[in-house]
Amino acid sequence: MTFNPIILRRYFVLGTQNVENESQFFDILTTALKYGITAFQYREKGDGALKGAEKYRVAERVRDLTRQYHVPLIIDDDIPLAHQIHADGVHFGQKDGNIIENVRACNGMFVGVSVTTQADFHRVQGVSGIDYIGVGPIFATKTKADANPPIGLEGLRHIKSISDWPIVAIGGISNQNIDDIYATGINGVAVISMISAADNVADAVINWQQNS
Ligand code: 3NM
Repeated sequence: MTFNPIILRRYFVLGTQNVENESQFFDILTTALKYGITAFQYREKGDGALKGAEKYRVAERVRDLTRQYHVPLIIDDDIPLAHQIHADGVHFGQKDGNIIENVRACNGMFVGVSVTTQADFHRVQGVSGIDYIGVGPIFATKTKADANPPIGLEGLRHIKSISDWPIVAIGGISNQNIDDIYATGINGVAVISMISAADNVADAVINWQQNS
C-alpha cells in the first residue's frame, strides 16, 4: 500500500498484553474500527505478549478485521509476520535492529520509526524508505514499561521543526491533553490506554473523532 499521511490522524495501538484476554482484545479492536480509527498497529510486546503460532493466529484475525473496515494494518517490529499476513506497514523502535536493513526487508510495505530525542532523529535522518516517524513519549505513560523520559509539547514541537517526515505523536495522550497535541500541527495521535482503558470504548472513539 502506498503511504498516505492522513492515516496517522487516529492511530490506535494494541496487543493482547494490554488487555485482560483475547476476547476483550477483539471486542475493543472491533469497536475502535467501527467508530473511526484511521490506522491500527498490532503491537504484541512486553510482559504477557503472545509469541510464535499464537501471535500469528491473532495477527491473521486482526488482518481480516482491519480489511473488513478498510483500515491499514501496521505490525510492530516483526517483518516476517508482516509479510506472512500481508500487512500494510511495519513500525520499528530505535532498538529494533538496523533501520537501513529493516527498510530494505519491508519491500512493498510502508515503514514507521520511533524517535524520542534529537539524537534519535539524526540517527535516522537521510534514511530513504521511512514514511513517517512516531514521536514520544510526549507525556508520562504507564503503558510502556521501558519508555524514555517524556519530551513534552516543547520536545514534540522541536522534532516537528527539524523533520520533513509526517509525524504521529505517542505516549500519555488522553482527553486532558489531546487538543494541545493536535494544535501543534502534527499529522496524528497514537494511543493505547485512552481507548483500551476507557469505560466505554465506543464513546471514547467517537469523542476522539470529534476532537481530531
Ligand atoms: N511507544 P499510552 S509510548 C507503545 O514513546 C508506546 O515510543 C511509546 O501508550 C514511545 O497511549 C507507548 O497508553 C505507550 O500512553 C503508549
